[in-house]
Amino acid sequence: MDLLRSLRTLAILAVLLYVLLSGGVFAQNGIPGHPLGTSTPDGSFTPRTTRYELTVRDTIVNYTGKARKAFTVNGQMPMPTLTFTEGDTAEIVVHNAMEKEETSLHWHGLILPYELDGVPYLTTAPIKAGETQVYKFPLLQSGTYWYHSHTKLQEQNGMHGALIIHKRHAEPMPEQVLILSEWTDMKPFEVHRRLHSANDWSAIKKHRIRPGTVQSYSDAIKDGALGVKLTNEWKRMNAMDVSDVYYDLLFANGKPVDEAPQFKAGERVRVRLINGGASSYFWITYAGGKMTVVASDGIDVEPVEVDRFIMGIAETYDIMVTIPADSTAYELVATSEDRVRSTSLWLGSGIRQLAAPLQPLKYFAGWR
Ligand SMILES: [Cu+2]
Repeated sequence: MDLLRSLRTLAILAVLLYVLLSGGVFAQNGIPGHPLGTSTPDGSFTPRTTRYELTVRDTIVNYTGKARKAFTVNGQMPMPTLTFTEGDTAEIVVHNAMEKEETSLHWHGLILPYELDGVPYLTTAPIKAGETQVYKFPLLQSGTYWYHSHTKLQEQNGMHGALIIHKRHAEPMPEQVLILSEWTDMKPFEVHRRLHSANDWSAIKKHRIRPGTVQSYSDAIKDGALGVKLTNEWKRMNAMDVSDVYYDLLFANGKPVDEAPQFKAGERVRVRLINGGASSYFWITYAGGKMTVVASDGIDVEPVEVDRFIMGIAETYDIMVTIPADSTAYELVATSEDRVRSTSLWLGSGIRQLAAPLQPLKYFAGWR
């Protein structure tokens, strides 16, 4: 019995040793049973290596009249959209050109060797100031993904970007990336601190921007719900409780309003939506008719036609929309769940067709 047990222990150790020593194999060859670098059955696919050079710098931005620190990659905020084809190899060279700060890049939703996952001090070494790191991995998936810094709260101040992997034999079609995010003049760590202290600062700011979007005493009295409001106060429930942070701006591709005028009447456009925000859920609405959701977090889904849908933080959705008429730009709107602010992308060019704004939540009737 003892002999058997030690033999079994030896076998387990041998397997563990093999796994440890062959860890790097996956980086070059992909997942066993999923051959990469080979052609598809019709033989028409030649895999390539797609290389990107990314340089991280810190910078000063001014969106509201106040100069604030932010991060750029190749001078851009959000980071540049990285586009690949399934089966290709991604080779991403990341230079940290900052003077003092370290950084990292995490490839959100990608299947890759753990040591390239980009979570500093857990799977990957941080990229120290002045250092360069190379990420090389096979692309086993297709779909809409994104990448972001995984160091401190750099992601909130610009370090988020789209990562698109096209299917191998996809017909080229009109498409558009829309990465959503928020901007606050407050330092992200201060936002974090205030979330712990749960004060009413954000609620007061939100009430000033759009009355009715927080629970106020005057609204409570008007709705005959003073008792509910008082009970909430007694329970130390904050005045918002849908989203707890006040933001100065919401961004569509890094701008308060973005435009995609190249689309023509009758075109079906695939919009690749990414919620790159730090704490906001977004409602998506469109002025040009119904939206058809065709993919979620990079995976194709049974198409669903919707009037609106909500996106959680870090989620991605692909939707198909139609441009109904010429000489018109149709508004695709992302509204924060608390309905305080929105940001838009205009599809097409011409007279602007607005989407109907979402009404404030009925706080004392179950937040509908
Ligand atoms: Cu992520």
